[in-house]
Amino acid sequence: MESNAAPFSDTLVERLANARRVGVLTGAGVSAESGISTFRDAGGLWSKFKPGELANVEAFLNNPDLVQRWYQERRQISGAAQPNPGHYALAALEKEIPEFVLVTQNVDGLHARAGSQTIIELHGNIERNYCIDCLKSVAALDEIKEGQPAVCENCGGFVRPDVVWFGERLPATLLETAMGFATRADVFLSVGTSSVVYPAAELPLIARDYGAYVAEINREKTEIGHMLNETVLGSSGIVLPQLLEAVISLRKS
Ligand code: BJW
Ligand code: ZN
Repeated sequence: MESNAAPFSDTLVERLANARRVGVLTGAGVSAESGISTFRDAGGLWSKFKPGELANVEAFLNNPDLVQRWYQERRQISGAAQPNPGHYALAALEKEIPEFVLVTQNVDGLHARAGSQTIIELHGNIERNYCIDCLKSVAALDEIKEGQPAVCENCGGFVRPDVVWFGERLPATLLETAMGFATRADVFLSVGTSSVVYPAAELPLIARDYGAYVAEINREKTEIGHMLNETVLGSSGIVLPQLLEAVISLRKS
């Protein structure tokens, strides 16, 4: 029988327990156990569309109400969802580390709801909307009917979610802060992301180049896994609480 040994190395636990600066990058996998579909795993709610088909400005301009309804549905799902043990473990780990930055690609706001303090939302947040013409921010949208896109009260322009689509620049200051921290981190964790979307996927590689101990936590090894120190296979909602507990008990011993 398999032993119930931890899925991560002693080195990772020791490095975390002694780290001054820890950076974490999260992706959709971290919210999967809260019932939020990932982008690229099979069987998602919108799996008939590839992420690139809806998450770009051309798709929005060609079919604004379809894209608005996609976001409206996701907003309802994430609003009703609760953070899971993975989100809570990251919020608790932050309290153990002198300098901790959580960089997320997720737009669902669950890290903040779990109590994480220093969060960089690289791809925006679906709770916010703005007008593509006058850029005015727009509060919560009503139900969007087919063929009737939501428009700005001020100027009639289409309303879009405040997220980063393919081909759009990430918020420059946020990206610079995240990259800067990656260069200084002692340990960097990449959790629940397929690591195929750039520039976010560069962060663990930058951290590695600058000498951090870098581990990914995922249900499967990703494309960049071979360039990191360690791949921890498992669900983030299980692995992250185990890792937190291991760090705390090593500190006590
Ligand atoms: C679990 C689990 C569990 C499941 N536990 N794990 C360099 C090379 C090639 C291409 C490019 C490049 N640089 C830029 C590009 C182009 C492009 C890009 O990266 N393309 C590639 C896909 C080829 N990047 C961009 O366009 C970016 N912009 C840019 O670079 O601008 C430059 C510019 C310069 C000058 C002028 C103008 C522009 C923007 C990227 C924006 C991405 N946007 C989206 C949508 C956000 C809004 C929304 O949510 O709708 O972001 S796309 C989508 O992918 C979303 C996600 O944040 C992102 C990443 O997905 P993520 O989180 O990794 O999810 P999945 O589903 O892919 O993976 C889940 C993982 O979890 C899996 O591995 C599972 O195994 C795992 N898992 N359950 C642990 N319980
Ligand atoms: Zn407007």
